[in-house]
Amino acid sequence: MRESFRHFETHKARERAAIVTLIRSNNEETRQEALEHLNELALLADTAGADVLYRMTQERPKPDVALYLGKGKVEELKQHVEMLEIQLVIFDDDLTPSQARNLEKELNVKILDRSGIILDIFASRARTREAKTQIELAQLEYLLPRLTRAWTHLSKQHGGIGTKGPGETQIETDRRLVQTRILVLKGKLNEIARQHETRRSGRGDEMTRIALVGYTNAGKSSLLNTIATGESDVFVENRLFATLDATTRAVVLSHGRRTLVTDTVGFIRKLPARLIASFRTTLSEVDEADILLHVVDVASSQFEEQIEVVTETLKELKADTKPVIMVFNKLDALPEERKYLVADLRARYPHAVFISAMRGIGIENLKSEIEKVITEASFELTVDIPLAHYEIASRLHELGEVRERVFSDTHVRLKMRVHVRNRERVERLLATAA
Ligand SMILES: Nc1nc2c(ncn2[C@@H]2O[C@H](COP(=O)(O)OP(=O)(O)OP(=O)(O)O)[C@@H](O)[C@H]2O)c(=O)[nH]1
Ligand SMILES: [Mg+2]
Repeated sequence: MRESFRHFETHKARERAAIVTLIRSNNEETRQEALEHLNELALLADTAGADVLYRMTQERPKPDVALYLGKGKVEELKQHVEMLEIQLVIFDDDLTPSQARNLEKELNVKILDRSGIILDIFASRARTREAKTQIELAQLEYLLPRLTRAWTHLSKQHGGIGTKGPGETQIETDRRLVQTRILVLKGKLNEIARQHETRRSGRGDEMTRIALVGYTNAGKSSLLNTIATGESDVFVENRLFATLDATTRAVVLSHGRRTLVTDTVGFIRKLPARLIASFRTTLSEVDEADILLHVVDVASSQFEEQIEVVTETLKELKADTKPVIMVFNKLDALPEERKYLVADLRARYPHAVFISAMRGIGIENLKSEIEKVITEASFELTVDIPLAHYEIASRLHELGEVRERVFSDTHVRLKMRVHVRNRERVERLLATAA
């Protein structure tokens, strides 16, 4: 990832961009929020390799059906585009395919929306076969309704951001070909998912699985690097979507209890629904986790909204019933006048932990909170297994944490701790010896 990123930085000329959004009402709060979102869009543009030279806002309750902006505003934008030699205009809201086409015609530059730019970043960062397949699928699904002569013509003419991925040949081909390709990719993903399952089954069932989730740039990868000592580092970067592929590391808690912690792709507001859908396989890590650590950048002025976005996304992924530990990160960067937040948040979130992944503050606290949640989600079990059925004892080792083992002439007595998710398997196993 690092290597290709260097390639990305040095071998590709940065594009000149403008960013645009609407302010939907004449109200200070709405204005502030729109401007924050525009800042985030600027960060996305920067991550994708564009320099933002011009920002435009228009106050209007809803987008113009044909042009998103009002006619006069489009004219004004056009003047700036020409004057500043802008090559790319990015809109914070998702445009309809016809708005995108009309704007392209009016401004004669490449037009992208938030989804388009996120897809582009994902495409340039995907490394594994799975991630690449998922992105290609999402890109084609995004492209399909936009696949007209005007669009392909322009994308060929301009190249660069927003035109990577499916490749020129696909873009030129007709919709039926794209649809066929979509089916092929879906088949591939199913195949990859099946392989994952077989590889996973029967391994590490005795260990608690923990998934790191959170808004992009919250510090999930940094936290994994801090708690999983002794192994090679996970990629950390002060840009959006540094992580695309799930990475799993063993993390040892106190008393030597081993857990598996997985780093996942970050969420963002208005993450295209089809992108979430296509990441379902990667996010199956979240699905299989026993506990979620929701990492929050508490130093961000937007952290409340970010928590909401993550909570909503988890709901969409149907992972909102799992135990969640709220991990408020970047405590070191929280300015003095906002320190009162800590007490507030502690009251609002009973399992909240405050840490700095970078400085290693609060890590022991986090670990003991994890222990606490694990204990709540598991039960003690003492069983006597006839030595004639010793294979059952070894199977039990794979399903729980054996704390004590005492042999008698005829039996072995196991004292163990079992996660509730393995309860049925343990019961079935014991029934075979009865
Ligand atoms: N000040 C401060 N910065 C931090 C802390 N933890 C992480 N960061 C910085 O925040 C940025 C993002 O960190 P990452 O660990 O890559 O964040 P992430 O959540 O994995 O981000 P994505 O993979 O993009 O979703 C990096 O520049 C980190 O150095 C912290 O405790 N304090
Ligand atoms: Mg990361």
